[in-house]
Amino acid sequence: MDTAADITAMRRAITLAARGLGSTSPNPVVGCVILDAAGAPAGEGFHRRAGGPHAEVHALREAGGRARGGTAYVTLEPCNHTGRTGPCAQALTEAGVSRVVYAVGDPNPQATGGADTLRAAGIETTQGLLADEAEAGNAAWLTSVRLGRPYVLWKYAATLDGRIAAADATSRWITSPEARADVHRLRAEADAVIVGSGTARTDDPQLGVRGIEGARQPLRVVVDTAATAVRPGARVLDGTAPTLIAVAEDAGTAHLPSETVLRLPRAANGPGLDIGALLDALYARGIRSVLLEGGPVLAGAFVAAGSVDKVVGYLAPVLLGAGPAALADAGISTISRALRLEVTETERIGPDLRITAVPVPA
Ligand code: AOF
Ligand code: ZN
Repeated sequence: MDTAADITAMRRAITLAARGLGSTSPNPVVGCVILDAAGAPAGEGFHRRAGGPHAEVHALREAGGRARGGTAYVTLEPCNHTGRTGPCAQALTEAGVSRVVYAVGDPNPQATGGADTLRAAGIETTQGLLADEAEAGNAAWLTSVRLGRPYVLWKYAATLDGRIAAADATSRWITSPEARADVHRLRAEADAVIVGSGTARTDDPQLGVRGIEGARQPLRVVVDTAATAVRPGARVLDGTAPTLIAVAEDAGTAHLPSETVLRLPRAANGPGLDIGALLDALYARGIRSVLLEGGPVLAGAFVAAGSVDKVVGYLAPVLLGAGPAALADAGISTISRALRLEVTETERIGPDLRITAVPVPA
């Protein structure tokens, strides 16, 4: 039976884990809280960066001798392997904790097995406390490990009638400064930001994180199949962050810096590049989460490929009545094939509304 103290401790661990968002990739975000034998807080910690100490190690250090006979609450199953750091299952055992409560099992084949090791050492070990919350907090990493491709969050900003620009293509600014600042937070949490050729051509976006102190700049990716949208002098080539221009194998790229060119096969059906190949290439470069920022044609290709894991829509209380929709053709022609989503969050952002939703499993 989980007590109120168990729930409080795990919720704190989940809150701590979130502090690592944007700086732990390709590793997970993990939080850990240790209560002593009397149930008083003894130590806590979270994973700060890949290669650094795991959350459990930070918490054990803080708890010192008070870990003995206590309980450790961890958002992810303690690891069982010697990787860049030693196995946490062993560290917890040596510290003498008598109980380990973790939220989500570790799907990483190299690290899994910690729970069995703890049980074999005689430590009472349970899985599942606040699993849904912990899973949501680590969605990008868990999804990328399970699927072997980066987690994809598609973000768009539109009018209340779902349009991203007026009929004459003017679009600045539909959503508020508050909503635009919120997008920088999403960028800061992503390993890569992706846009298509239409967006590159019309907006010349810089795609950097602005206004967030200490934020890491994500990789900038432009899907420019024909290699005609990104011209010399484009803001994505300003050198402030790494950039890849994904182009078709036969595209002429003499005008682009060679280190930015990523050649990919074309989609088997449809006009652009093979989205699966793009995600594979990014995964091979260590990218575990991407923020897909538009435009509608590229977003349609991602939806058609079944490669959108989460949708964040910013809706402004504005009507246009004409102009392009947030999502172009996604290969859906009849209502029975619509991509159904479940809303996981709604929030007012300044005058706008932010809706977060995830696909309902088929
Ligand atoms: C973390 N931080 O707090 C926990 C992790 O790259 P390594 O050797 O540090 O090992 C990373 C793996 O360890 C990771 O993929 C996950 O399976 C497990 N647990 N990792 O980075 C942590 N607890
Ligand atoms: Zn570990």
